[in-house]
Amino acid sequence: MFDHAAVRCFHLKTVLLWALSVTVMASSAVGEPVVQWDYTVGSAYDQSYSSVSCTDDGGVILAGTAGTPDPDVTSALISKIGPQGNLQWSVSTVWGLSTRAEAVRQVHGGYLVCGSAERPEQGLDAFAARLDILGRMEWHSFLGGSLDDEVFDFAMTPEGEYLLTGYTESIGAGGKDIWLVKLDEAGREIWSKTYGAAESEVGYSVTVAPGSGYAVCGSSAGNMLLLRTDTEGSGLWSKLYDNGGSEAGNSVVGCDGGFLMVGSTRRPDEFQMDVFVVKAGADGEEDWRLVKGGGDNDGGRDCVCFPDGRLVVLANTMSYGNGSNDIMLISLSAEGEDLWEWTLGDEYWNSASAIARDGRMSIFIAGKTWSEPEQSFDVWAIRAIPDSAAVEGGVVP
Ligand SMILES: [Ca+2]
Ligand SMILES: [Ca+2]
Ligand SMILES: [Ca+2]
Repeated sequence: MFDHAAVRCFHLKTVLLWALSVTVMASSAVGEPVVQWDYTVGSAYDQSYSSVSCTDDGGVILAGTAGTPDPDVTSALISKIGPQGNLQWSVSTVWGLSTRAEAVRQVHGGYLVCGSAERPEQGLDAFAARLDILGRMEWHSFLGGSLDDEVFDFAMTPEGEYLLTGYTESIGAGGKDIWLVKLDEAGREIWSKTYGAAESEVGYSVTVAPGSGYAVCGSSAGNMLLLRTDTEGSGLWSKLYDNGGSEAGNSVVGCDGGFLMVGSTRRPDEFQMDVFVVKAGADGEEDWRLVKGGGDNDGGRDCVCFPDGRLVVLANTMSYGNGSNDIMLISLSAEGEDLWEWTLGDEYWNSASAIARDGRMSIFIAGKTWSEPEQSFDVWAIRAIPDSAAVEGGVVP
């Protein structure tokens, strides 16, 4: 059962002009997370982070979306935060009516960011862009046809290429089809593949598979899907994970020689969603699954897998926590046993989209938090140690 009574956290908010600084005060029992820093900033317009990735300097690179004075226009937002939670730079770019960044990673000599933008006569198109180490735009390219096409995630191949996944309506077998595009280091398309049937298939997450080739996690006709391809994008196999209702997979990571997938499930006779976690072997055969949630909406977003086999699942919850929506972390053993759960948030809407871990003990969370004074969402980035037992004398390793 969910032990949220053990979690005590609140926010101290300080309004400084129209920038907002939030300090998270969390008191954690042994074995529970400790927040090291959090960063938030806002304006009169909604802002959110949808992706976080660790960088060589011990900080993070984040990407998301920021509103503008024109209610029809949003911009892609990319922020570099240093090891101590200090903002180093932040850039926002508009390439269409609704420009959104969905994924960002450090690449050789800079950063690659992907997302989508609404363009004249093109519906939504995906974009890929490369920034240098100081956040200056080096190149960008659009991908897609006359209907909607979006990219939600990308992976770096061992050869230094970029592998993007999302969906395309412009080509394929009808409706939305899973879309996998490989770009070279300069952003030129190497190949593009679609996977699907007449129904709706979407890729939300991609990773390099153990051995060789790639794995895409997403949704197919109301099931969580794992699609395995070779390095040329030819489909090797796909598996559906059904929980008796409507399921989708939001994230896949390589884990213990296989795959850990996180998403959500909604039973056909209920409106509420639950967190849905599936651990599968290298062949996609299911090792175990976990369904978690209360009487309101809860959904899994992302996950990290530690070298010792422990897993941390990032979820959003309306069932537990301090009110409205909160961020929830679920720590699991390699066998899927529930070690602890932890919620983070205040009485307003707080939610997260992505989690990353560094090579040591830290996890980083990307999301948004409601600012009551500004009546808009602020970006929210958090660094935490997932297990306070690892923090000796309060000193971060
Ligand atoms: Ca398009
Ligand atoms: Ca389709
Ligand atoms: Ca809340």
